[in-house]
Amino acid sequence: MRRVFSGIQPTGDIHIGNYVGAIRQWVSLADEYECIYGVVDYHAITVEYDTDGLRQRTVDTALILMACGLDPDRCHLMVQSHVIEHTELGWIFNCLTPVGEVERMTQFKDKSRQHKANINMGLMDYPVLQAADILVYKAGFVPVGEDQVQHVELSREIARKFNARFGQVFPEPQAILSCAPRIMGTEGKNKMSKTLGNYIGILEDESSVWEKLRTAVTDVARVRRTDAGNPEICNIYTMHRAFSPDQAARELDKGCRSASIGCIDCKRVLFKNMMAELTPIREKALSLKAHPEPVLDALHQGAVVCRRFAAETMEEVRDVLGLLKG
Ligand code: AQP
Repeated sequence: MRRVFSGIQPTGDIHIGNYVGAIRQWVSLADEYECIYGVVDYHAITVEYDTDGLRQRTVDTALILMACGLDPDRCHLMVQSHVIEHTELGWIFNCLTPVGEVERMTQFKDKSRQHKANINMGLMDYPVLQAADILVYKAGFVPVGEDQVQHVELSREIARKFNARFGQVFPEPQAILSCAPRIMGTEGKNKMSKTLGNYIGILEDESSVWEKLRTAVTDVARVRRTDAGNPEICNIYTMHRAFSPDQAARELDKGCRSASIGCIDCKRVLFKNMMAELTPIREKALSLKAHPEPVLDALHQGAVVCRRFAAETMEEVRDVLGLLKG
């Protein structure tokens, strides 16, 4: 069965960008592929973080994935640091990746601006470790948001380079994008992000979600209620595409362009549709938080299976590299 890998960092509250850009398709892909989903904690330590909270954030992240519908009987849920082969393969890939390739990555440039006091090697090496996360399982497909497409492209180049030098070992993985691959933050300027604080968390209560939606930036050129809007540049409309039925989204598109509907009405419809999807997730997450045993079991089981997959790949890799068997 063809494999899928994707990961999420335990860096904070999971938001609707993570959900519609990545997690929702993780759930549906589990029907067709052998899927491995990782809480990628080694990526999370590339920026300043609170050590006391990391363990809990790791469990909470896995717990939310399960609340979103990831069923550990239909996919493998794991923690990156539980499978040491990720970092081992990352080192090997380091020796194949030109420094210039990683320096030009958009996320590295953005994060270097955000974390000026701590531009460490790990931050720069992030996409190389990500290539190892994917390729240690020989995954051919990577469901991600648009911001990660450049990294998946680098993974393809690394796989190509490795195969050309050492023989065919890895597939060239492809990104799979959702219908809403880039949700902007509520301020309308940056990508919605856990660490920028411009997000709508998927576990937030109704009043907090509504307050964020109510004040969220729309098409800035639409100043008066009677001005026609442009849904193509409106983040609220992007969210409609993710949360509202197609027919309703088409009607809202028309209503916005003809100014027959105002932004606040459009936001009310979105709020209703968004909460219809998020409320059961929130309830499930609260119940798992009260009884987290199934989450811990899933992570344990995921580590056992993933270690086996990763060990098989690494045996082959060490062999073609010419390393002495221990
Ligand atoms: N705004 C977004 N729109 C669509 N997809 C998104 N993703 C992230 N933000 C958006 C996708 O979610 C998956 C998990 O993301 P991540 O945890 O690996 O890290 P990230 O991309 O850096 O996400 P954040 O929320 O911005 O985290 P921080 O603030 O910690 O850097 C990925 O598939 C990502 O594309």
